Amino acid sequence: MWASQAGGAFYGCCRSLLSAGYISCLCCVDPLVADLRLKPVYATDPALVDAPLTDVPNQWAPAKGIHLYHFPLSLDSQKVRQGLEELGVKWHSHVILLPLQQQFSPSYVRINSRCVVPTLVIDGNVSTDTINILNTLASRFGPTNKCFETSEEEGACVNDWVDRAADLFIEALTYGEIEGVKKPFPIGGASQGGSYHQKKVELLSGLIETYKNDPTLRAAYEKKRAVIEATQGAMVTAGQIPAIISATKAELVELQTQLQTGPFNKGGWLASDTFSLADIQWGAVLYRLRWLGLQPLLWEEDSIISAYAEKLFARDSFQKGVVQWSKVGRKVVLPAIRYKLLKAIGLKRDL
Ligand SMILES: N[C@@H](CCC(=O)N[C@@H](CS)C(=O)NCC(=O)O)C(=O)O
Repeated sequence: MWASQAGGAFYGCCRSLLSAGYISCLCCVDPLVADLRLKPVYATDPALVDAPLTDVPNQWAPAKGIHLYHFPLSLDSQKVRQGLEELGVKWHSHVILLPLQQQFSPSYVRINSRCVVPTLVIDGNVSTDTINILNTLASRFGPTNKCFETSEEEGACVNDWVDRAADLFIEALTYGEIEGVKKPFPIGGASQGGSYHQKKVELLSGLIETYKNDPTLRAAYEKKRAVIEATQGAMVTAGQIPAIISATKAELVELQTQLQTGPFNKGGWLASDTFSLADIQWGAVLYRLRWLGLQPLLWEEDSIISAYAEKLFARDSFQKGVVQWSKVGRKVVLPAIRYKLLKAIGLKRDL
């Protein structure tokens, strides 16, 4: 379709593809790859997903205290856990085991209809969406702890770099097959040819049938299936993964320029003199890309990006919120075995 467009019309269409996340820059539009998805559904299709919730009362959520529903290895959970550590907020942990598909369990979906982690609950009020959760936490606990305080001028730059990180299609890079890259456990093997997402589509189709008389659950499962289908399509379409890698690389070139010309080079951080929400976003992203074995494809080992990554990873809040939760055996495998045993003897029931 794009090959037949010409001149201004072609450029105009490409502009809309650019803003919708299907392509990453206008100068290198190859008509054959122009309709590939390069950003996550959450960043490009607000109509497909439920809007972020901020402090919304929910009868199914714990009525007292600060609770985080999260998964140890989830990128977005890592970001929120680090945010909580930075703010010095004490929280109750509720691990949602994504490999066991607990994000689809009715009791969780009634709290977060997006069927994703993380979810924050404060005294029975629910907040969803990672960027929104972090903003909510920062405005609620930041001022008393003198944390995440940036000047008005820096604020726009911080928001820009928050969005740039959230727009990266990390799910595709995590589960898509990348030539020459062997993914770490437990990702390696789970991703073959889009089968991980295909299984979710099948599970959700079953849940839609099971809960066809419950309008809330049914709507949540239908929306989630549409999101997963869009994501899976992006992963199995020929040429998709190389295009996503190129788009990610282009963003990392921008990151490098910002690090060289911005506050980092004067002893500060990515977008401000003091540590900000942009650094929370990029710490988890760079850690994930390195863990996936993608650093050699995306940035030079001996570069300002690596220097920035080392500074981020050394931060106490990163060690507590990200690294300590990344111990796969203790944090994922053992809880999964425990859950399966309890289920086998009838002490747990779900899905
Ligand atoms: N950024 C969105 C999406 C979060 C997201 O995709 N979370 C992933 C983990 S990082 C998840 O729960 N995946 C499970 C699934 O999609 O089934 C949000 O914060 O609501």
